[in-house]
Amino acid sequence: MKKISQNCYLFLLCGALSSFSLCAQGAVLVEDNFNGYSPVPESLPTGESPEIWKTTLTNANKTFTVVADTGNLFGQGTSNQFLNMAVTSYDTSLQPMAATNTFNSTQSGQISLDFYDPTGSTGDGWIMRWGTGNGNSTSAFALSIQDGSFYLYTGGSITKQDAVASYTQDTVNNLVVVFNNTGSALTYEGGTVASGMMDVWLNGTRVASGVSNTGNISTGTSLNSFNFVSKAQYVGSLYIDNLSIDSNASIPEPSESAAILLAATLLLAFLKRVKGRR
Ligand SMILES: [Ca+2]
Repeated sequence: MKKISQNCYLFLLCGALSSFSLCAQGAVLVEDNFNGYSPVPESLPTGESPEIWKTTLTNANKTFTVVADTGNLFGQGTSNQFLNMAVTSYDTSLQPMAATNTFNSTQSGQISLDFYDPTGSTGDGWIMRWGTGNGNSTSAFALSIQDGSFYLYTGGSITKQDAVASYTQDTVNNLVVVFNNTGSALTYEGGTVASGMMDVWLNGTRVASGVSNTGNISTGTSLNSFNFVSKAQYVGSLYIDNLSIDSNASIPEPSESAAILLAATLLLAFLKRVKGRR
C-alpha cells in the first residue's frame, strides 16, 4: 500500500471524480420532490412559483394532492412530502390527469421517480404518457404502474398490452425509464436502447429492455409533454415522489454512488498518506 505514490492516488481520484461528473451531467427538464409546497395538503396545480404542473383533470373523487409523509413511507422522514394520486370512485365522466408544463423538448432521455403502490386498488392503474401533447394520439411512450406490474400501452387509443416487469407493492420503489425517440440507437452507461424503444430500470436493475413506443409519434420527433392519467375502472391510490425528467440517460445510479464512494475512499487514503509523511 505504501508503495502507491501520491501521484497515483491523485490520478485515481481524478478518474473517479471524472466518471462521476460524466454520470451526473445532463439537462434536467422537469424536477419535483413535492417538498416546496405549503401548507399541505395542497392540490395540483398549486399556483406557486415555479409552477411545474399546468393541468389537472379532477373532481371530488379524483384528486392529485401533495401531502406530508406522516408514515415515513418513502424513508425520508416525516417532514417529507409526496404526491398522492387518488381515485375514490370510478365513473366515466372524467379520466383524471395531472400534466406537467411543457418542457424543453428532447428526443431521448430518462424519466425517474420514486413510487409507493399500496395494495387494494382495482381496475387499471396510473399510466405515464409522454410525447408532444397530453392526449392519446400525441403520446410517444406510455407505461402504467398497476398492482405490482408495469404494463405497456400502445396504439391510437393507448391500449393495454402485456406486463413488461413486476415490482413489490406496499414499499418504496425507484423507477427509471430510458427512452429513445431518435432515429438511431442510443448508447448510455447502462446499455443500448434501439430507436423508438425504452428500457425500464427498477431499483437500479434493468428489468425490461427494448420496450416499444406507442406507435403514434414518428421517431426523430422531439417530446415536451408528460402526464399521469388513469383510465378503465381504476379505484385506488398511488404515491409519487422525486420525479425528474432528464434529457440525458444517466443511470445506473449505483455506479454513480460507487464513483462517489471510490472518490471519497481515495481522498481519505491520500490525506492519511500526506498526514503520515509530516
Ligand atoms: Ca418529497
